[in-house]
Amino acid sequence: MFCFQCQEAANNFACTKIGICGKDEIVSDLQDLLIYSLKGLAYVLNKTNYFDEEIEKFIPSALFATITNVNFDKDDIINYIKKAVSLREDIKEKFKLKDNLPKEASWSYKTDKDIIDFALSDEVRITKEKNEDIRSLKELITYGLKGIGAYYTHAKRLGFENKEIIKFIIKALSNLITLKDVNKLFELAMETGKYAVNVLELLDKANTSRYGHPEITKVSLGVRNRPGILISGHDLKDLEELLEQSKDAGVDIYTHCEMLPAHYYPFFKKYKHFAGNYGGAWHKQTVEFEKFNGPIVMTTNCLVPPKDTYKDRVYVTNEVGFPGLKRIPVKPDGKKDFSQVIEHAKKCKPPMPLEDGEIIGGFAHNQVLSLADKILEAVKAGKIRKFVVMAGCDGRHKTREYYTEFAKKLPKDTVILTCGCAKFRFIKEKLGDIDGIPRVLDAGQCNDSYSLVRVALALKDALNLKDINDLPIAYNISWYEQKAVAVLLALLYLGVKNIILGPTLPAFLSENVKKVLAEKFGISTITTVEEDMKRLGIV
Ligand code: FSO
Ligand code: SF4
Repeated sequence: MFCFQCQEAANNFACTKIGICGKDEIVSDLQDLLIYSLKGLAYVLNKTNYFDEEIEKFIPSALFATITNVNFDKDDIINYIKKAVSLREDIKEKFKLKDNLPKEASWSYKTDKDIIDFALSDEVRITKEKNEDIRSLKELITYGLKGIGAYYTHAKRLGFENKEIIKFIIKALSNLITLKDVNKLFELAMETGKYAVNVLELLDKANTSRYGHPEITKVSLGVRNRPGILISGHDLKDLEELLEQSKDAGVDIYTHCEMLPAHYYPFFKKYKHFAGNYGGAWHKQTVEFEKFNGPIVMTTNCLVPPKDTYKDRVYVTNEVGFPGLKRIPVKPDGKKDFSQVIEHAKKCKPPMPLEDGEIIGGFAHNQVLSLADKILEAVKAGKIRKFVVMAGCDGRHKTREYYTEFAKKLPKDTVILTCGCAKFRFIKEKLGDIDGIPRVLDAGQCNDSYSLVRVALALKDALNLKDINDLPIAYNISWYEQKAVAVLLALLYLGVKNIILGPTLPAFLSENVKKVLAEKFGISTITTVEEDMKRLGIV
């Protein structure tokens, strides 16, 4: 195996024997073969201009399944591979495509063993590309596409679509087979950023059309005395169905990690049994899930390989997979059937309390813009001197303590704009407010970084500035998995400069690609809290 797609790649180089995330060699290599097969499928789609609803759903979902902490089950990945090959063969048959096809579009298998053997071969491995810069740019694009695929999948489940985004994914995947030119690959990376913006916008539209605009909300961190179900990940549709099916069952529903922002949406407030948020960021789940006592539903990443002590209480759905975990059944009308989870909960003890109090959030674009006058007044009066975007992801590494320290040491005339699970490093700190405006404004999930961009653009207009980089905003962003890569490419496409990205720069960026990103966009990584505050013009 050779995987360096996330921030926790071993020694900031690559996982080569077993993933730090817990992914084993076979699953890792099968995921590479899935990407390889998707390129082959994209190649024949590109050649024939064929497109249908099945393709529109399958490609983003398959990309999603290869994101860090989503699917650890080799059988699931094998099924995705078989589907990619079968769709590809159908199209070849339909259009009588036979000759001069690249291996990605022509490899075949007879048994599952053939699939595994091919996955383990050098042909499929990322390191097959010997030129480090080409490899780096190709992987940057691939990871951006994985992120776009994940966000598209969420939007599509809510009935929102933009076929141009999938057509771009197809074009890009197909070009990844043939492109060898560094400049062209760089252009393709920037174009990936453009479609990342489009997909973030689409998902924002999907979420807000269905659930209303997030509004300022206090979320309880304590527990009630009935049994509970904990729901984690990003899929709001699953939460909706779970809340509806459990409303008279005598159990409470709690959010975990990236599901926390669901509390900010008006739609979910009508459910009296929607109790609050339990715990912190994803990597703490091995402790927190144990204490929760009730069943846990993982709708997306980040799943950590479960401990035997609570494994029988973890359920998966959508692209998530782990050997031995129970899958939520899907009813003929496409809705999930949560009855087994609800019955399971009824037999469990209530959750053990972890903490008390509440946190405040819901500062997505609509809410912030409704406070725009107040915010602008504070900016013009010098009471808010700087906004600091501290968005992105959390992770296990000790180096991420930097972000707590950074947030705590920020001068009192600064406001943090956050979203994603990065916020758990500081959202529970008492950082106070400026004339009633909290010093930490949480927009929501990682995809709500789109909200932060909307806020920045609105501020730029209100302050009569020409360029987004003239704003009093600094970016100190933490990343972990490939959705964050899509968000980063979106920010670069929008022209945001001087982002500090940490706790390390991606292992998949070659020295030359890092150099270009530094020269063109001013990207750098963290140093010390004091030094970075100076660099960002905060002190
Ligand atoms: Fe975090 Fe995991 Fe939302 Fe990610 S829970 S790390 S960028 O999946 O998607 O912020
Ligand atoms: Fe390693 Fe990250 Fe890949 Fe997991 S996803 S194998 S931790 S680089």
